[in-house]
Amino acid sequence: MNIMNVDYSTKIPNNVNLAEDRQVLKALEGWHPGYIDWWHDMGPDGFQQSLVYLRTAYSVDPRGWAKFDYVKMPDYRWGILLAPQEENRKIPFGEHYGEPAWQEVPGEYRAMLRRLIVIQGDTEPASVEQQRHLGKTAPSLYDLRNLFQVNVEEGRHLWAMVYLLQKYFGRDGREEADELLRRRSGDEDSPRMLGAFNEKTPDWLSFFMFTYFTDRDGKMQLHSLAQSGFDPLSRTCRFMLTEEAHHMFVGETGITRVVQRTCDAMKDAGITDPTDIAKVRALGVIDLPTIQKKLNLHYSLSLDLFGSEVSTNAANAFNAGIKGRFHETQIDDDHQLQNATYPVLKLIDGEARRVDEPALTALNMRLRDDYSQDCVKGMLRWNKVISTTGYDYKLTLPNVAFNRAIGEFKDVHATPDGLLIDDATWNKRKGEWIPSAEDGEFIASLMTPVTEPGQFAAWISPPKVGIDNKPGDFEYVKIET
Ligand code: BYC
Repeated sequence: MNIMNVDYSTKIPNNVNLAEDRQVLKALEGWHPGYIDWWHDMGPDGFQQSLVYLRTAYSVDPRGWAKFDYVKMPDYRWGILLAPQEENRKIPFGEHYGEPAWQEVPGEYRAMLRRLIVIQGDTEPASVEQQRHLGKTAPSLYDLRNLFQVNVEEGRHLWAMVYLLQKYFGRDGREEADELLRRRSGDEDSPRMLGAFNEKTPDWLSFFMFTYFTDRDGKMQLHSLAQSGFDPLSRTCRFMLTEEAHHMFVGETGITRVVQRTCDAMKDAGITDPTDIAKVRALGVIDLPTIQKKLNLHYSLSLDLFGSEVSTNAANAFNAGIKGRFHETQIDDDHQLQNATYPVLKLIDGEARRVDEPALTALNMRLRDDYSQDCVKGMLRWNKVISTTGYDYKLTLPNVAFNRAIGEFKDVHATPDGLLIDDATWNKRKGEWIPSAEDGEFIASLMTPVTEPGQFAAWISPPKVGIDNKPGDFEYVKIET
């Protein structure tokens, strides 16, 4: 079969020749009903009978891989798509640097690989669960459609990891695949594996922040796994990254539109002080300081997803050739990090200071630094909107010591500027830095659904262009109840 095109003749669309891989096809078909049950129980609440204008991958050719059409979400063709195999690909880092990439799981690294695939897989359904209720309060049909696009593709990413588990990990892979459908975001007894995926996504501003900051962790982690010496994982992640870009676009443009609307409303009302929260809120838009608080929360939760700054797990995965660095092949060094060091942020005498550590154990820190740099880009755009409208206010990323639950700063409290403070001060002042219950209630009060084509809630601007170049009044979702 042609790897570029996807075979839609089996129940599970794929470009991995499932039709001739009977055992794996059977395992996946056996898993399918449980997945559909999970989608009905934990996927978008309502709208399952609505027609949604979604893109579906029909090819893995970067020049044209998706087609758009109306689909009912439960009928979405969740497929298994791997980027084309690179001929003679070599392991690009670690002890096995320069050896041919593995097409099968190397026995000695089986447990490590399985763990990373399971962690990656666990985040995908978790995000769908977190976003389950948002459809009910969508600010427009355009946004509703974007939410569902993100949801079905996270579902597909789960399929991608389940395929790897079922094809390459035998019985324990099948058990892990079942567990992925059993855990639930925020569940007391059986939560999702990583912290940020057990938090609530209560409103659309949180959704945009999540898709900007947490999906961007996904981007960094997928880039690192795309370097893997285990070729099927590399190829899977490479294609997932193609879809991931849209998720971050939803976040970045979503926040831009919220900021734009707030600034426009303030200007129209003649408000000169953007920190006059009561006055701004009275206009029915979200004030910039509250946007900053949401940003503080989601950025700090996402930083936790990189694990500890100094990590032997990360060093072992790199040495083994399983998980590389962001843009590994473009880095000019020995790709083994035998004598290299990397400056790691540590808490010394009550201050955050950079200290050189062996680069191998500092890989989480390095990836996190790459991530922070990537996060700044969107912020420059949001700040441009603010300054262009004539306001003197800047959104900023909080210090890495702020609000952390994992790593070097998990046992201390810090202000967004990185000043260490005691428990009492934190408890007294945290409402200034992360959204308070009252902020949540205010945002919730704005979350009334808008379902007329071409109409938008008053707290968000319309997008500059439509999806698939559709006109402004396009009916992205034909709502059926
Ligand atoms: N929460 O050596 P350490 C995405 C655990 S997002 C809870 O510091 P390591 C997406 C850790 O498991 C990307 N536990 O860290 C986005 C370990 O436990 P065990 C998802 C945590 O292993 C939006 C212990 O602490 N993909 O795709 O170097 C929507 C010590 O660990 C957390 C991946 O993450 C936490 N935050 O690094 C949809 C890639 N952090 O094993 C999707 C795969 C650490 O000792 N995962 N722990 O019991 C990895 O590469 C690594 O496992 C981690 C942690 C980066 C997560």
